[in-house]
Amino acid sequence: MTTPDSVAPAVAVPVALAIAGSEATGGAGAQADLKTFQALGTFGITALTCIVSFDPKADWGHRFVPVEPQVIADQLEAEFAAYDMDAVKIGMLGTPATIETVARVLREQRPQRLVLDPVLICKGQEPGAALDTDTALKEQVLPLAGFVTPNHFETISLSGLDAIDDEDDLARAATIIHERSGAVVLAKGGVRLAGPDAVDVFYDGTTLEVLRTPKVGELAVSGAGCTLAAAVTAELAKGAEPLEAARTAKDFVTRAIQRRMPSRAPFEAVRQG
Ligand code: PXL
Repeated sequence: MTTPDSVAPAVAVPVALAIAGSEATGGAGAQADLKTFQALGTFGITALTCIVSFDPKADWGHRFVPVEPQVIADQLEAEFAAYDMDAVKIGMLGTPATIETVARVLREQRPQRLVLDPVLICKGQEPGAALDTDTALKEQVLPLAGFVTPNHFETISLSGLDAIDDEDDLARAATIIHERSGAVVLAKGGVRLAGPDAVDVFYDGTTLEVLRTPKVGELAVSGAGCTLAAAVTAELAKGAEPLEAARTAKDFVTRAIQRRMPSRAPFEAVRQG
């Protein structure tokens, strides 16, 4: 394609891809990822893995519809053909079949800077339903990830600890997850640990750093975890080192929680800057 001389040439910016589910009300999932990618100056794209629609008639339970594996593969084919990916984030995959498809593409494409937000269950979902997905994620996707961002529940699951009650437990769990996976770990305590601060622990095998900000409130906010991991992904896409990316992401999500959006759903929603 030719462009007239008067038209400025296209300018490339870092590309960040989220392989994630749609959460229709826009607090979490691919919607949070795209808003975060945009706010942080990357070109954000998504491959949708599933569609989640909360059900206001049934206590806002999750209605979950997976996207056909072939349709997920088609999206990824288009995306990897169109761009060099600067960083990729994995959000909610949701089923073993989806995990299989995504893991196959990742093994073929080998994207640099792969951030795994190991979404096992969403707020309000039943833990039991997710066991086969949990196992598939640990076996097939975790080994490919360079950076992993488990929340409190996921940190317990990935580390095998019985409970995580304080900062020391969180640090021990982050160390175990790093040793098992080789990935840089940002374990999120969020509002789940008692105390005045929202505490997350970064560990890359050498540096252990506790990231802390005063809690904005005691209630979880929808999309905080997605936004933190998406912000890490955007910063890595722009060339930041992992620790710097984690610090910037923590700051970004704190501001998004402060400016949160009220909702009639059970959780208020983060609002990116
Ligand atoms: O917050 C985790 C999450 C991620 N992705 C999707 C979700 C949720 C929680 O609701 O729906 C699509």
